[in-house]
Amino acid sequence: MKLFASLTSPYARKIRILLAEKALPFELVVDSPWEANTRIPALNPLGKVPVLITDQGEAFFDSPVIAGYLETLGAAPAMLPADPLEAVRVRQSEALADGITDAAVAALLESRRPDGQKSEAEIARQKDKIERALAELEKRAAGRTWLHGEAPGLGDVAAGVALAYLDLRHPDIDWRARHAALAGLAERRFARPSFIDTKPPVG
Ligand SMILES: N[C@@H](CCC(=O)N[C@@H](CS)C(=O)NCC(=O)O)C(=O)O
Repeated sequence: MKLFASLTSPYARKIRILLAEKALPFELVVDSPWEANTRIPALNPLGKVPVLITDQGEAFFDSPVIAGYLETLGAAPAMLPADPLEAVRVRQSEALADGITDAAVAALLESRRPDGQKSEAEIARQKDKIERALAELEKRAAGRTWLHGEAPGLGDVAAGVALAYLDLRHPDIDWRARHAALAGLAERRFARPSFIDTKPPVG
């Protein structure tokens, strides 16, 4: 397998963590879709990373689809429960976490627009999404070690990545102070070698 990814993409980080947790061998091809000579649009019409190319040469994107594909390989640990409805619930937590990342990216891009062009209202709108989604994830995490079941799964990995991305890009959002269960979950995820080894090389 080949994973086309940028080292700073949180969505790609989610997949790199899943691959590491499952000890699945893969080749990491570093490619940024923002660079002129990128190969990503030829692999993914949407021009986004991550893209996974299977050993059979099939391309899968975006990250929830790649996560689903990795489950089909049967490598332990399973990141989705066997029960289909429970699996949908885990994927709902993944979508919430990915949505936090989406809003955090949107707020960052907006804040980087030149003065006079950037909209503080739009930044606030994106941050409201983050707050609502954090509150929902906190509800799901309260009183538990992991979001679902007895072992960490796809929702926990996605949540860890989203929370780490907030720390990196929006350190002003003091989510730990208001979301104790997520703070505990993050601490457990951040200690994993798969998280440590995929830290983005930017400040
Ligand atoms: N929903 C997608 C989001 C992927 C995404 O937005 N990736 C960013 C990098 S963090 C990207 O490639 N952006 C390039 C672009 O938007 O043109 C996923 O989960 O894979």
